[in-house]
Amino acid sequence: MSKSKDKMQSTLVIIKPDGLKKSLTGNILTKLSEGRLIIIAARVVKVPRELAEEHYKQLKGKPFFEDLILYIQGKHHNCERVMALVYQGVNAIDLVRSIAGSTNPEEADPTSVRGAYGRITTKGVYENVIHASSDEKESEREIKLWFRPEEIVVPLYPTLKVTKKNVHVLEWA
Ligand code: 3AN
Repeated sequence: MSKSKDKMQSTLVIIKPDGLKKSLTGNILTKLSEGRLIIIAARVVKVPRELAEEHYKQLKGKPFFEDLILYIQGKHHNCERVMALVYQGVNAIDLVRSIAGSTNPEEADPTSVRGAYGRITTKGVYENVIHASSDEKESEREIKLWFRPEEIVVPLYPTLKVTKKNVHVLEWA
């Protein structure tokens, strides 16, 4: 039976360059499938610096910010790609956060993605393999940042129809 606080949600997941470099993509997707959510968008992205900085803008000024940008861009792993996905389902945000585990991989539940596969480098960088949106405001901001409306198989947020060189495209409103 559904509980009153149950909510249909969408959330952004990013499998970071260490996950791809270590061939963990399949293992991570299998773990995420325990949540019985559906994937409504997926793409492999070479992350431009501007996208990395916008994604992590709340952390600008932290001592680890520069390393975080280089990490998500794959500069630490010689692997300049990530896999971005949107998962949808009941309470998807908390569900994916719990499968992902705590931010600090050493404190994360050992059966979570970060607990099983993450590490802290000798330089102190958290290589925690996966990103997962923290709340509804962030998931909307992040999904709109990483995906265009046509790349998501269901309508999520309001869009605008614009015409560029006689071609009709959708943009987030
Ligand atoms: P989460 O990804 O769990 O929501 P945030 O948003 O606080 O955590 O941090 C974003 C990313 O910044 C983390 N995934 C991790 O890679 C890195 N990070 C966060 N805190 C630290 C820290 N104290 N030292 C090094 N890296 C950190």
